[in-house]
Amino acid sequence: MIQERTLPDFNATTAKINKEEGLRVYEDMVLGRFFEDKCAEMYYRGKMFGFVHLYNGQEAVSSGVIQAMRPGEDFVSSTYRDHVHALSAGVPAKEVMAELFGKATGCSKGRGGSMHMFSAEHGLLGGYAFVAEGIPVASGAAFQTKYRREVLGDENADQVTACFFGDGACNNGQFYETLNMAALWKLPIIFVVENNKWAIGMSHERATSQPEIYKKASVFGMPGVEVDGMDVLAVRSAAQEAVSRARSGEGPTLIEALTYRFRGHSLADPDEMRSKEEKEFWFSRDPIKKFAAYLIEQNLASQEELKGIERKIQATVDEAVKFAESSPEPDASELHRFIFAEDE
Ligand SMILES: Cc1ncc(C[n+]2csc(CCOP(=O)(O)OP(=O)(O)O)c2C)c(N)n1
Ligand SMILES: [Mg+2]
Repeated sequence: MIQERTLPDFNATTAKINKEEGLRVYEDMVLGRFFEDKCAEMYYRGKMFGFVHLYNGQEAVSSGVIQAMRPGEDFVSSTYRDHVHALSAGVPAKEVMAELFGKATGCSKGRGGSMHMFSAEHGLLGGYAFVAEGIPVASGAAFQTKYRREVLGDENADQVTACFFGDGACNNGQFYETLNMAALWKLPIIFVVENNKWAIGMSHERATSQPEIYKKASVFGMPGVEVDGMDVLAVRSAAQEAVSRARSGEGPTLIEALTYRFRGHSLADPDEMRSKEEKEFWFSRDPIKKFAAYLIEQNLASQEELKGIERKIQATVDEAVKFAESSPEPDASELHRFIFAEDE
């Protein structure tokens, strides 16, 4: 039998979500899943190049955290597994798909590709290909918010930054150095570790001396929370608390979401390291199926309503592909653009 870490208890009935928000969160999760499935299809058809890392299975983390923030106003930083964080942050699916296709209409103007989604308009600070690279960048964004508010007296500077990274990133020095500064300066940031048990083919237990990552927060005097990352309401409730702490000047929180990726590390990974037994354990905890069952059980939605959302999202994703396919490639004359800042 595989040894799985005991997931923290969470009483879903105490989580408050109304119909409108419940459907919004469900739609966001379905968008993440359908988008990634379409992305795999397009990758295997040769429509995109380079490494592509999908987010299937982890949707409750992106939707639970970002939908508890103010998408578009707050900041989000991601890793190379960034498509779904971009979608939750409000970047239109067609711009994310066009970026994957390397088109000029992509959110990074076709220059970034899968691992470098960016949108100033949506507060998306970027996907980052180096492990842990986004942690100091996100903290810089949180620092400027605090600086504008406290030093420059800008009362509108109350943005919160959510910084997403994996279990593997927590063995990197930038994690420790930045958590220290963030706690010291009480920065308005939430560090969200998506512990999916693996860093490519390296199992988390083999790579780290203390596998319970949330406990690492305590050495910085920072709250550390462990949450079932397959339960969107549990993630959302932990995020709401962390957001309100950050917004009210009480400083950062480390949230460790226990989750699992349903596909290989990237679309080039044959996924032979993980046991069938382990995969089945986690497939049975599919966060989207779990939340759909909850919405129906609580009379927040009917099967028909959920099906309607799925149809609408499928159409959005299909549209995104059409948009990406029919968009132009960046013009060769613009090869040197977007390297240095330009005058307005
Ligand atoms: C600094 C650095 N070292 C190594 C790599 C190669 N690499 C790419 S992804 C990865 C695993 C990271 O795993 P984790 O942080 O758990 O994220 P996950 O892929 O599970 O989402 C590694 C080692 C890299 N991109 N950057
Ligand atoms: Mg991992």
